[in-house]
Amino acid sequence: MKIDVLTLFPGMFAGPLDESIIQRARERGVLDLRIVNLREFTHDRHKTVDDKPFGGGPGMLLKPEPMFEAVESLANERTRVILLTPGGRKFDQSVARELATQEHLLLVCGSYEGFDERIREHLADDELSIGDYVLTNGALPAMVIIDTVTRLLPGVLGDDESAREESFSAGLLEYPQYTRPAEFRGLRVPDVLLSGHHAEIAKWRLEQSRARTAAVRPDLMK
Ligand code: 4H7
Repeated sequence: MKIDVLTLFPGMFAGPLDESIIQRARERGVLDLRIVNLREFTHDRHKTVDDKPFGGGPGMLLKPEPMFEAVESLANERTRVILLTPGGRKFDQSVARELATQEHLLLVCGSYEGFDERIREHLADDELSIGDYVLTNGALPAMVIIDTVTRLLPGVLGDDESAREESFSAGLLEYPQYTRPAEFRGLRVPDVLLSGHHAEIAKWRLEQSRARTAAVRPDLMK
């Protein structure tokens, strides 16, 4: 999959996407990631990307010209152009699974007070929010989406992790897990897990998952 990111803060992306599973996916060519500075698509001496809102009001908006030039230069008919904004459709694991089927994503990060509305109307295929809170710009949401989508691409996760991904999609929170030692500072691992009775262990885990989900995330219970 190819993912292009359009941002005013390309430096924010150095680090988080250069480690671990995402880096391995990039090295193997499963993920072709490019971070593009919106200012490259300005033509004036000051590389202006923003301006005051018509009708007045606080703050500045991303102006249409650099954004239209950038999207027209980076996107084609098969590109899914996605704005990251606090007012978008809520991003979750099912949206991630859907995005993972696309061949090219263009993630457009907002900043200042947002976008000129013509960007939303004429360039965007989709507008996503990673949750109900306000960030200074869309770089962190873009990185969240890149991470979530990349680990779903074929061959990126090992078999164990893929199996856990499937159990998450069953819709319950994870059951408690323990490793050695069986007793640590007097704190014992539940006997059932040491019993070797696989059916009993599976039953206990499902009960734990259900109890946790009901307590913490009742919205996930069907
Ligand atoms: C578009 C419009 C996404 C993008 C406005 C982006 C939260 C999320 C942004 C804004 C984002 C999310 C600019 C409005 C900065 C607030 C202080 C970038 N915040 N911002 N203002 N939840 N901010 O996915």
